[in-house]
Amino acid sequence: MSTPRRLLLVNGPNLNLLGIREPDVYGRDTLADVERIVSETAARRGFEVRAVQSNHEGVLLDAIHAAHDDCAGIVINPGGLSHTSVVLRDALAGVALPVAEVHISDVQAREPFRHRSYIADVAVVHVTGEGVAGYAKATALLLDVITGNADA
Ligand code: CA2
Repeated sequence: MSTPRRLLLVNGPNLNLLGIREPDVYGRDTLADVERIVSETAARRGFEVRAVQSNHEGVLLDAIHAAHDDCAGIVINPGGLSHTSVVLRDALAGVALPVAEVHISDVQAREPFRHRSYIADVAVVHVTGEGVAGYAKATALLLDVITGNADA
């Protein structure tokens, strides 16, 4: 079967508040802006994006499982679940798709409990602390991995 020309974009709990609360930490771009930025980046490479944001872990797991059937990779900001969730990590490992982990803020410069990510070692791309622009970078790097771009 040929590689699907589709990515799954996953945003975890509370990221629906982007642009609405804590602009000093997370900036003024909204979740809709994030989804547009990722879609535009992917479209330039001939890929479409299916976006999911949920405050419910099971919804995220279901979306990740479904991606196994029709997506070539996953761009994910797991939010606070990065630091707590073995089940999210297991879901990502289970579908065996290339994963790009994004964090808007510089988690290493924040509280110690944010320094550990359960997702990090199942991801092939990591972009942290570059604001919402980091989603575009992560998408481009993930597409390099998927398409075998020699510059990756
Ligand atoms: O920096 C990131 O992208 C984080 O994944 C964001 C998470 C946080 O728990 C991680 O440590 C780092 C929090 C997402 C909550 O997003 C909000 C956005 C606006 C206002 C309030 C929360």
